[in-house]
Amino acid sequence: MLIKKPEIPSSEITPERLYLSRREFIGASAVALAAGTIPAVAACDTADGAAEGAAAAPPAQQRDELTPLEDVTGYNNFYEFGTDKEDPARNAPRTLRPRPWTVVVDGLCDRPGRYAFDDFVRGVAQVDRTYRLRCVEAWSMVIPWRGIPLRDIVNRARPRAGARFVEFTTLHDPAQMPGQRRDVLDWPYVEGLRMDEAMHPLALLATGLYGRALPAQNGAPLRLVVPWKYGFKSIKSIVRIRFTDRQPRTAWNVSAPQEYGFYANVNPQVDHPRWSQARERRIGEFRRRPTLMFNGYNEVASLYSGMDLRRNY
Ligand SMILES: Nc1nc2c(c(=O)[nH]1)N[C@H]1C(S)=C(S)[C@@H](COP(=O)(O)O)O[C@H]1N2
Ligand SMILES: [Mo]
Repeated sequence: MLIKKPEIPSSEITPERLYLSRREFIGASAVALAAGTIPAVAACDTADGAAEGAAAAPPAQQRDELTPLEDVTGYNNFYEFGTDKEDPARNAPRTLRPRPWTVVVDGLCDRPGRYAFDDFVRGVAQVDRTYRLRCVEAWSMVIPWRGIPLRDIVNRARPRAGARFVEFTTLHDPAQMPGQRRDVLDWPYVEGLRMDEAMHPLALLATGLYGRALPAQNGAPLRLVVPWKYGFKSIKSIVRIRFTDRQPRTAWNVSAPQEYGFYANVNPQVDHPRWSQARERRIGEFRRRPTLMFNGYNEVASLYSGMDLRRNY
């Protein structure tokens, strides 16, 4: 397997105090920048500064501002708690118990494990990453996550040569997730990545946002964030990570294969059968903005060289 060197500059680390609120974030950055206490790249540590360095970011992306905490935690897709955007914030904190939490790592690997949450994250360096999140429904946000690089978890498990995919599974417990009593999807929610996608330095297992522990509605205590793919790939409240030689049967792909492919890379040129993907509404803005290929994360393009992205949507 070809493993690329990580290209994440240490300047991605944004001090926690900058997360206090959007207003304070912008204010604090401006003050620190004016005082010369932080490099310019840190002030631009939004969706671009994180992975590409601000200098490499196309001009359009430098306008990205953090989506306010109220929207990040109040407008959600988490069908285990209802299908309206307000349902997860209202329902998830009531019934989801993020502790104690067990994460199973198994399948084709030499070091499988059954971890209590604290043991799962122990010994792996936490990182702060601000990423754009582009939902397949054509809205988007900019979210400051904290978490652990997925590749560190993959490496710790020592996947065998035959492991070509990683499968992720959400908790299946209708007592904690009452939406699972209705068959909106074939529960539990399952997602998956090809091994080289999982090893990409941008792929993150988030444990927090805005400098605090992950709220229930955002997928506590552990959720995937794959910023170059549509939001549904970023599976929440993970209890199992499995290495496999077969492409996982992912929940949305099983439910509507002609609408939701396995790859689900953000692609303005490939429309959803029922709507255009060319533009998106950034939550908090009125005018729609153009959607960028791979959600603007062009450093992942080489993962798909030679693939027909119309067919592998
Ligand atoms: N288990 C689970 N994970 C999920 C979903 C879900 O319904 N169930 N919704 C997905 C979709 S469609 C999106 S856009 C993102 C939304 O993440 P957010 O609410 O933290 O913004 O979560 C994804 N992960
Ligand atoms: Mo979504």
